Amino acid sequence: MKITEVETIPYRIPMRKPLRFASGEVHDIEHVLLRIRTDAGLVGCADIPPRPYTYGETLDSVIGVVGGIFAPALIGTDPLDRARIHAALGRTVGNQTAKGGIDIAVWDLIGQALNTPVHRLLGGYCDSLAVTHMIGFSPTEAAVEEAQRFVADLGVRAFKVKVGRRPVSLDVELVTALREHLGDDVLLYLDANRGWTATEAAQMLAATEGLDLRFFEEPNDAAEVLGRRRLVAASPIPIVADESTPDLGAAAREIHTGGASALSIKTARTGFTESQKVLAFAEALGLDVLMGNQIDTQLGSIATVTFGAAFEHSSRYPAELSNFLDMSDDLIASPLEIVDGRVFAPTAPGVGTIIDEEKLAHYRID
Ligand code: MUC
Ligand code: MG
Repeated sequence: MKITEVETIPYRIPMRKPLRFASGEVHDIEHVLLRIRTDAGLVGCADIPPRPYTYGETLDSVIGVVGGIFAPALIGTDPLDRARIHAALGRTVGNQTAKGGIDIAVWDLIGQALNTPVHRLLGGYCDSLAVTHMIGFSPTEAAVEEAQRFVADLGVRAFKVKVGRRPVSLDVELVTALREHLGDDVLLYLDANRGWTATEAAQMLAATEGLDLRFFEEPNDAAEVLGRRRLVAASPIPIVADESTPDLGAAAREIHTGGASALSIKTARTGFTESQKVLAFAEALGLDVLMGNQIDTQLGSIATVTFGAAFEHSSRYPAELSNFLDMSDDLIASPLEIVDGRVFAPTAPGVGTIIDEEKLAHYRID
C-alpha cells in the first residue's frame, strides 16, 4: 500500500459559546481536515487545530507546511512504515499539530488496512474514559451553573477550571464556590495558561489550600525559569506542563530540569506515536498524565479517547473530552456522546471517524 494524495481542507464552524482563557479566546473553530489517500482506495483522516497563541501555527501555515514539505515526503510511502514517516517529518522543526494530524491519519489507514480499531492496535486497555469538562472564564454564578448542569445532565464528575485572572482573588472566589456547590467527591483542577507570575500562582495555591484541588496546569510561563522551578518545588500538588511541552523532547527537558511534575498529553500535537513515547516517559518516572483537549472537535476528541483508553497509565484520571459541546456543529457523520460521564472508544476499523460530506461542503472555506 502506498500513499498517493494528501489533502488539506480548511473549514470554519462557529462556537455555540466562546471559550475564554488566559492566553486567548476561541469564537470560531478554524481547523484543517486532513485526508491521506492510498492506492488501496483507503482514506485516513484527522483534524488539525492550529493554535497561534499556543504553538504559532495558523490555518495557512498548516496548509503550507503539509502541502509544501510533508506531502512530497509522504507520497509513495507505505503507511505501515511509521518510523520512516516520522524521520521525514522530524527534519522540519515545530509544526506540532500538522505533524500530530499526519500521524493520526496514518494510524487511521493502518487500522483500516488491518480491519482493526486503532484503539486495540495501540493497547486496547479499556473501552471508555471518564470525562473532565473544561470551564472557561465566566462569572462565578454562571460557572457553578454550568458545572452543575454537566453533573446532572451528563454524569460528569471532573472539572478543569480556567484561571489566571487578576486579581487572584477573582479565581479564589470562583474555585471556592465550585467546591462548595459541587461537593467533595468531584475532581477539580486548575489551568492558568501562563496567565500569572510564579508569585501570583503561589498566592492561589495558599489561598485554596483545603479545597482539594488536584493539579495546577501551566500556572506561569515555564520560560520564567527560576520562578517556575521555585513554584514546582514548593507546590503541594503536581504542576502540569501543557503548552510548555509540545513534544517529547520538551517534556523530557521540563521534567528533568524541574519545570513541571506532571504532563498533559494531547493527541492533536503528538498524534499517537509521539504521545505513546511521552506516556512511557511519564510512566517510567512515576508522573501523572492528563489527557488534554486542544479545543478539539468530535473528530479530535475521538482521537483522544482512542489513545487514552488504550493504556492503563493514560486512563487513570478523567480525560478532557467535552469541549466539542461548546461548538455549534461538527464534520462527523455520527455524533460523539457522553453517556454516564464517559466517552467510549470507537470499535470500527481505523480511528473510526466518518466525515459527513454535506457538512464538509457547507463549512469548508477554501
Ligand atoms: C488547555 O488545556 O490549555 C486552551 C489553550 C490551549 O492551548 O489549549 C486549550 C486548553
Ligand atoms: Mg492547558
